[in-house]
Amino acid sequence: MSTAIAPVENLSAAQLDQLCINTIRTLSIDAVQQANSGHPGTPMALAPLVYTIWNRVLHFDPQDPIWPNRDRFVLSNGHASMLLWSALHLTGVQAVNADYETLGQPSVTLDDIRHFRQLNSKAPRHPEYHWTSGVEATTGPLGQGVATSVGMAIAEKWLAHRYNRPGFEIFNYNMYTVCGDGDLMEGVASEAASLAGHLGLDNLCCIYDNNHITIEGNTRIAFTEDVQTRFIAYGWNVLRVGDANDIDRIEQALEIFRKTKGRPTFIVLDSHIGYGSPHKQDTAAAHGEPLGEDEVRLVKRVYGFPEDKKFFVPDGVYDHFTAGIGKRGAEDRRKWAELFESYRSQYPDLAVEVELMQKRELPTGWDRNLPVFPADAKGIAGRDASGKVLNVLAQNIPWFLGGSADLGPSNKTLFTYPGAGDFQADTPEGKTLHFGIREHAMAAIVNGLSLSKLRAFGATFFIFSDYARPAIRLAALMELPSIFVFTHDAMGDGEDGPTHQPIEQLVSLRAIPGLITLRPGDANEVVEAYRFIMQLRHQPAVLALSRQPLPTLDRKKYAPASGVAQGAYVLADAPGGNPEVIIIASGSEVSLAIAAHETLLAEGIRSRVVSMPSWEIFEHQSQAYRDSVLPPNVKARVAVEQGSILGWDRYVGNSGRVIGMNTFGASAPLKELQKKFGFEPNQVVVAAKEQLKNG
Ligand SMILES: Cc1ncc(C[n+]2csc(CCOP(=O)(O)OP(=O)(O)O)c2C)c(N)n1
Ligand SMILES: [Mg+2]
Repeated sequence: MSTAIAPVENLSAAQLDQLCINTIRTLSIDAVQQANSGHPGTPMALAPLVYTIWNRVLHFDPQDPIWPNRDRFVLSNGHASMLLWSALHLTGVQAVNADYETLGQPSVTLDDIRHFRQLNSKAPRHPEYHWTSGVEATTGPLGQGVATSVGMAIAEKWLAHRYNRPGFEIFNYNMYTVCGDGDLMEGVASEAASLAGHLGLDNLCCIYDNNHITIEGNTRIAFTEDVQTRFIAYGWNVLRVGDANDIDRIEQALEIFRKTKGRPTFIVLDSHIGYGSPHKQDTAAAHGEPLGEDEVRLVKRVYGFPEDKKFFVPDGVYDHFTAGIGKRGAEDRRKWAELFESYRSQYPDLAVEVELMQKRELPTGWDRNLPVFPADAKGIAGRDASGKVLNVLAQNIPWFLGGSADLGPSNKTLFTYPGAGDFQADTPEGKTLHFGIREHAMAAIVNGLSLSKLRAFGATFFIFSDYARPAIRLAALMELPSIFVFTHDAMGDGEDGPTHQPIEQLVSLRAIPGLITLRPGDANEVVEAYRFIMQLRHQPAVLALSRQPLPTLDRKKYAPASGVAQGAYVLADAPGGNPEVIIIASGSEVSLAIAAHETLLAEGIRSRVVSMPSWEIFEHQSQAYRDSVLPPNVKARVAVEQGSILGWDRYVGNSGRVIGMNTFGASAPLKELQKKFGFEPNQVVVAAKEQLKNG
């Protein structure tokens, strides 16, 4: 038996809506079945929601998916990616390249959907930002989408306040974020939701797919709290739509969201996973397995779709999306472009800022007045130098902002210049963000700010980079220039003891593909590190900064700190070059290496010190440059770094020596720790001599 669909001209408006919804459902089901793996159940349940948001509500022009004032849609339950691929395909979203140009090609073709989860398909397993145009944030690790959306909502508030002028609402977009039980079990979403409530982000709407099902079965096994009440307590406006198929009710709830001021909106949407499947609806089996060919036929029968057709888009469906989101979005964008043109003539400087930002470019003069630190044996802490640099950069780059997870005074990340201000609900122009003690959400929020084209940083102690790591990883995966400022980078906080002393953090961050880590050796290296980081457009960066003062090296005697831009450079050398032993160091160990070097020189040993703040940057230099810094024929090498020794053999070779950490630290004054763990000039000298002897 096969169902025929009535000709489009015979369909009522409601039937046409239903046809579109069922097309989203069947495309999703067919793609999962074809791939023989995936998640059909949630797309089946949430197709009406996605249809309503996209075709009735979203101010988004499929012809230009990066138009700055578009509404943003984030699918935090990224396992239901087929919802997004269906929406992007059916609405005809266009592809955009890395230079922000539209290509005149669809972002997701029907063929991509046929090749769901296959190599090179634009319909990969999870939504991936920068791989598929129209994806606003990479999601899949549950909770991240919710937290990232909070960052995007903060960004809108900041942008609106800076750039809107009477009669010129340049920014007034909304965030629509869909999430599931899994997202709301995750701490990161709770952290972010708490902050969103505090900040009263009324441009943020979270729709919760309340289906009581996760992988292991019914949520009664692990998740029985009253989620609605929790969100009320966070300060959100909470609404409920009792039937996920009731698109008019959904539309009404979204309208209430748009009218609600001073609070974010949380819509509980009661749904049935696998809706329409006679044998799998409301079961965990519908979550992550294909329905099976027989069940697919039954489901299509329920939806009134032909059972034998696959990847079927009935007549009238594309047109209906064109008449809905297509028409509305084109009109929105046209009006905005007109508005922006007259804005440009009235506020040329602000218009330039908006445009530069969109391309991740920096304003002219962004690096003026960066400090130069004079040689000083007593020196200055990395964090203090960083604080000075941050305050200069924030004044030069209007859209550079950030903050700490309650450690601002300690991280030295507070903006203290007149007029900087705090970002709060009633002061959305503020440049200092207060994330509260929520490192994980902080990092995801920084990603949301970066996705919104602001330059943003988050800060905490280096040890707590672990609490932020999943979002740092996503920044790298999304190719976002998020900045993470981590202070107390080693044992400099002595008495704080092993709970606070980073060991494996550096190497574990160095292991994240695409992430730039930098551990500067003195104040001028801090300046150069920021100079490098600020010019990154598609890579995140982590700064590991000292708590304690580090001697400011005499750059007339030693090489200039601009070598930081090469990742590693010859800081001090044997007279005339041609070293017999090389000491490689980063951060607080650079001055230690210099002290050892001076002793060795005095004893007639031809040593070289290589300052290596960044492995990743160094790895990007030419072989010739790398060989000039670390000549292959010089085998006597010592690396010194207050962190895990893991990985340093890459630079010292099999026979080299690494003075680093094999264990956790200890609670004691720094001097005693340096002695206990071998971070003293004399011990470096001994190691260098041993190296020479063994060589
Ligand atoms: C951080 C994280 N942990 C675990 C997973 C694996 N995972 C993917 S979906 C899922 C269940 C999600 O349940 P829910 O959000 O209710 O989605 P539904 O099945 O209702 O679509 C899990 C545990 C993940 N993607 N991310
Ligand atoms: Mg669920």
